[in-house]
Amino acid sequence: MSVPQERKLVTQIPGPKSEELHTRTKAAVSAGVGVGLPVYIERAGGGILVDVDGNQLIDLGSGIAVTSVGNAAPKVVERAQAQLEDFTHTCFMVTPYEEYVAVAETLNELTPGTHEKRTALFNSGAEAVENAVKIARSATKRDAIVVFDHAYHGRTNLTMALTAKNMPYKKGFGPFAGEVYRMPMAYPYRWSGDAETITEDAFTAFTNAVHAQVGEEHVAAVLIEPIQGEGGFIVPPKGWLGRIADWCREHGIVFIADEVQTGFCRTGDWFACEAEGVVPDLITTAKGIAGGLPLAAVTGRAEIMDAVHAGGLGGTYGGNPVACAAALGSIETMKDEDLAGKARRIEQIFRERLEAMAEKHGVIGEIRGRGAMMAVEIVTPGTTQPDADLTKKVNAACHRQGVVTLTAGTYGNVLRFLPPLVIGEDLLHEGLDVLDTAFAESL
Ligand code: PLZ
Repeated sequence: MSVPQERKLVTQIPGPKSEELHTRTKAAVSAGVGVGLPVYIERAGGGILVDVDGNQLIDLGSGIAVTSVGNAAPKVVERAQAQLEDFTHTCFMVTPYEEYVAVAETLNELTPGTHEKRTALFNSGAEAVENAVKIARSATKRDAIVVFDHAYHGRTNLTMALTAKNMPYKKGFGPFAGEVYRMPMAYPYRWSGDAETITEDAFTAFTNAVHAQVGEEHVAAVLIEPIQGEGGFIVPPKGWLGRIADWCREHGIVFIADEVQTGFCRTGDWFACEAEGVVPDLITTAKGIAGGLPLAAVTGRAEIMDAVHAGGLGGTYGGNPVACAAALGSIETMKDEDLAGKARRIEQIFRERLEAMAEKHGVIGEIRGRGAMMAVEIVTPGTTQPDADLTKKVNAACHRQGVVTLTAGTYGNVLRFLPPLVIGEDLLHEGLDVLDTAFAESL
């Protein structure tokens, strides 16, 4: 690996060259595009990002759960490079190519369930979600889509409607697409009782509300993230997903799992639904699929996927050959290096270290997540009152010390960790040392 796997700070963060570039950004790039940490990256590999000033930062974000195989992962680069030299684009709808088919075959095999499946490829998570909705509507001849509190599904018009949070995703961007109904989400930290009671209560609230407000017979699909991502890494209680999936089957409703963030070994399985033995009708994937190249997919039951009229799905770039080649390299890496196992090991390390921190710093209300998708919810000690300001402070303190962390959550009070699955354990521990200090400093 050409990028040295160590943290090294040679300037303040951000350094002078990054600051210069950021001045250009402000003059050239829409202010609507936010930047979390204005450190400009020159090279990256494994668990390290190297900036233009020569600082080496520990990556606990993977570009929001994308570079699970590491940045510029060898097999991704090799396959994408070879493909670049062969051809870069034909449009699969005009003259197709094998790489697209190979990705579809791989997804049909890897995703939960042994039923016959089909796949369609797109460019982004939002586009995959939009298409999953189109497919479900076309197959059921129904309109309504049911989503949940705290959900995140994208920034296009339909996916904004599916997304729960106003700021920054929806504010001022309406009117939104119709026939979207939001239901309560089983959020254990903010719902009283044990797991079984929460599942039961939330499920009753959910089914009653759908029945009263929508009518089961109008519902085309229920769309859910098996672990909510942007909403704050909310892990629902055991049984919740399965209850919903069963209820969907009973009512002829398509159960769509949005695994854009949770998929591809991130949670310690190929897909997060597997931990509960839940088999979705349709599954949306993106992010980790192609090691950093834009690719997304909808995979699902053949009879649902094939219900759409010929020509009804597509797009100029969907399933671009270079992105497909990268995906094949990324998936091969996940298999060869048992990255699902690595994700489980990362969870162990995080839990142990975060629990110790929670004991020391009374502001950690909950530690949660699965695999290499871990988070802490930060609250006023002794209460469940969200502390978004402190969350920002701790996040910024990590950044200043060269550790890239991310925030999340409906209330902005979740600090989340999405390291590349190939990150070395020493780097993880060092990142966690920095986090520990960041808490101590910020309180
Ligand atoms: N579904 C579950 O997590 C993307 C968004 C970051 P795109 N999450 C990161 C931001 O602020 O824009 C996401 C997701 C889930 C869909 C999406 C959308 O995926 O590839 O960003 O369109």
